[in-house]
Amino acid sequence: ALLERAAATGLEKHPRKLNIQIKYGTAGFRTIANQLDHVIYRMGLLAVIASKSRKATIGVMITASHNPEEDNGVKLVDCHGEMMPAIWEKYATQLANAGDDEIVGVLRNILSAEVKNPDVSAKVIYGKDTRPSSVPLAQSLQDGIVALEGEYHDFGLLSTPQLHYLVVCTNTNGAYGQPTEEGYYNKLSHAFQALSKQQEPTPCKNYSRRLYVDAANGVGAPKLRSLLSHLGGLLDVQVFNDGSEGRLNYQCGADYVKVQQKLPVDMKVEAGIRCASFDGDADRIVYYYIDQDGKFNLLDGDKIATLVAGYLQELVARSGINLNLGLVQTAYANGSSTEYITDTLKVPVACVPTGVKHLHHKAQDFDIGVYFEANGHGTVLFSDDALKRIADSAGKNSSLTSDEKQAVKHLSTVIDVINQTVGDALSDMLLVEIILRTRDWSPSDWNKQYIDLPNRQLKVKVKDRNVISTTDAERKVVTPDGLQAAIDTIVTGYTKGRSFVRPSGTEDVVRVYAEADTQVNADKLAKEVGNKVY
Ligand code: 16G
Ligand code: ZN
Repeated sequence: ALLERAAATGLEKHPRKLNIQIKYGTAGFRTIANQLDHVIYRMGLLAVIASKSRKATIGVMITASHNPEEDNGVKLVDCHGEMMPAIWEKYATQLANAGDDEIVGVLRNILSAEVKNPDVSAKVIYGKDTRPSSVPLAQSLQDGIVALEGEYHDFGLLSTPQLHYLVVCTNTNGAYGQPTEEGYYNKLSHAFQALSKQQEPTPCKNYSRRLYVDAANGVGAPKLRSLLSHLGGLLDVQVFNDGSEGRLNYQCGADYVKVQQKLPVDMKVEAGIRCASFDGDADRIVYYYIDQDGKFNLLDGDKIATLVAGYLQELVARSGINLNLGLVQTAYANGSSTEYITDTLKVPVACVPTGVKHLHHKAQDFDIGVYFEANGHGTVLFSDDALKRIADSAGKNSSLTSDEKQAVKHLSTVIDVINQTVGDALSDMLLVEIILRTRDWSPSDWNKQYIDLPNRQLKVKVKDRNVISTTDAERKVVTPDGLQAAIDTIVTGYTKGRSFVRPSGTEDVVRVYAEADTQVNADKLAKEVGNKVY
């Protein structure tokens, strides 16, 4: 009778008004906000079932990340902080698209497939970004949770990575950190302050505490302020685009800066100042600066990944602990970054398809797995075994040389600066800052470690983007017949040419990526390849 009542509440308060099909993709459901009410009510129902299935707390985040303000979205976070497995994406899609009179049947199927004991209690925690539509949608979510008699905790405004952190803390009884927003700031900031003390360098000549942050007019702005208030002045941050209504992600934010390769609006920047942009839910970050010639220089996810991998690699080597470190990228990684990682850092690189879950999964193959998408989403994973061996080594202090001791200390402290549950703009920012400070690097010192190949991304509108299928981590087209051969032929005509196409998982377009020796050639290559796609 509970299921029938939940369906009746849905029909009465959150009916499915339009017969539009929607799909749970790599980033959950994402579309224009006014089509999401019934979807989010039903995700409340599904979250309760997921919680019963896992016998653990499930998270739900209401956000559309870097999409325009009028969009919104919803994503479930599984009990260990990761994305839901593919079968749950299917359940979510079925449930969202069911007619109001079909809900009971769908719910019953999911329950019978996934839940042994439907009477166990359920708990769902959730958060939302700053979109005006997130307020009523959070209420719809709550209605759904309550309809199936789940317990809930509303954390209010959160960044996406904060919610992931809270899910993990809740399900590990605080072993990962206190399951509160304050606990999040405490964990990160204590580690950052400790590391700063340990690494107290001779006064910095090139690194400056001064940092400009473009918060995309999103949730990153208030959350950054809270974090800064815990840092004891170690960073001198000026926040831009810090929350005007109607301007979320508008000509600003990590996605805009990465794709357009230019400064966000409303940011006055002097040459040499280190700048960073978050996206709308603060799970991505890219850095950049204007050089003495007035040229814009992007330090994207690839540059962050190589900075982080190089630093950790060095600490591991100095610590004397035998840990394998690897880096995970996607096909969007700049060819120069892959070459630099392989030839200079001598760190093994893996390439996987686009989407956080693929990167996260692959990174678990290493003792220390660094993963980053070029767009600025990434983090570092330490295996349980690696954590144990680092802790053991820190414990048997006396048998180590003083340099080993110091490296072990840094290594065990830096772990707590990192939000291992998912890519996190705030945590990644602290990590980058501590490394730059340790190295005493200006942004141009960082940038010159390797020179990016000029590149271009294009979108092509097609009738049906799903006729294009790919293999080899999206680097090769399988269908339609002949397309890959055509791309191969075009690419041969370019020095340092590389290009691939893939259907987008979040927009109704095919994406084209190209890089080559000059910007003119990269643009031309992208265009030529784009012309083959229709
Ligand atoms: C989603 C993915 C992101 C990926 C992007 C690619 C998650 C949580 N997010 O936002 O990792 O870079 O899609 O979008 O997996 P595209 O398929 O439209 O190129
Ligand atoms: Zn995001």
